[in-house]
Amino acid sequence: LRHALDRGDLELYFQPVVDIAGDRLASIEALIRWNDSVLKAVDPEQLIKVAEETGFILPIDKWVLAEACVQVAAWRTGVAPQLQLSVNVSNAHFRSSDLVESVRGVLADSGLPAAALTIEITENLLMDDSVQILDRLRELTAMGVKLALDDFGTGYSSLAYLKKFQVDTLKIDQTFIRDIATNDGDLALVDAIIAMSKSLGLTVVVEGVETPEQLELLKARGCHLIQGFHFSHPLSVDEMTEYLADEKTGLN
Ligand code: G
Ligand code: MN
Repeated sequence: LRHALDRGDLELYFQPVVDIAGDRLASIEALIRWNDSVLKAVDPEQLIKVAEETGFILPIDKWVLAEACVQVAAWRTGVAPQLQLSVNVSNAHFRSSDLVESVRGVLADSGLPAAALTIEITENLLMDDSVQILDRLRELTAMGVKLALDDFGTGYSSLAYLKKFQVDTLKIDQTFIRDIATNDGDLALVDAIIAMSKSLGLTVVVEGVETPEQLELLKARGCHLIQGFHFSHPLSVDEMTEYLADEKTGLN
């Protein structure tokens, strides 16, 4: 991993989030991929886990944020002027004192407007209820950056923090979606999250949608923002450039 970082072997992929109501691309999420000559394609979950354990998550996170902003700013000046970006920011990155300045710097350097960026955090970040973390979240919001709670429902889903800072989006974790067609319990939980989000004015994104059956069920429940293999796997920069060009042609 150390060599991969030095050699620039890590690669950024982007996965579409599709708005099925408007039949258009809503945003894209930046995802890291590592294709090593010996290890081959490293499982992304494993990659993040090892990076967290070894402390490499911090330089990786900074690289992903900077690189993704530069790439999306470039797409916005060309093929997709309204493109919105989501980036996963690790807890370790959030605990570093220069997080807010580093986000500000990355936006300034890339030219990406703050309003085009959503930062994804997990519920676990909020568990220690630290004043510093809440301040950083508020500063990002004040800057115009949006916040999404990723993997929602799998961590410490305290509802109290939904009031403490301004979260825009809940991303329902794919573990709730996998068996949604056969498991009434999962469906009931998804229903509850949707109902809660509606009354709190939060946007809901459903992750890990793989089949038409799952899509139909979610559609019937008023879920419009869908991410998952059903629409698209994460795409390389070249593939995403093509996707955006096709989307543009499709809309015209
Ligand atoms: O933690 P987070 O939700 O950011 O992780 C997203 C991960 O889920 C990525 O590694 C992405 O490749 C993966 N992913 C995206 N869509 C699907 C899907 O439809 N099914 C499964 N199993 N994984 C998905
Ligand atoms: Mn995510």
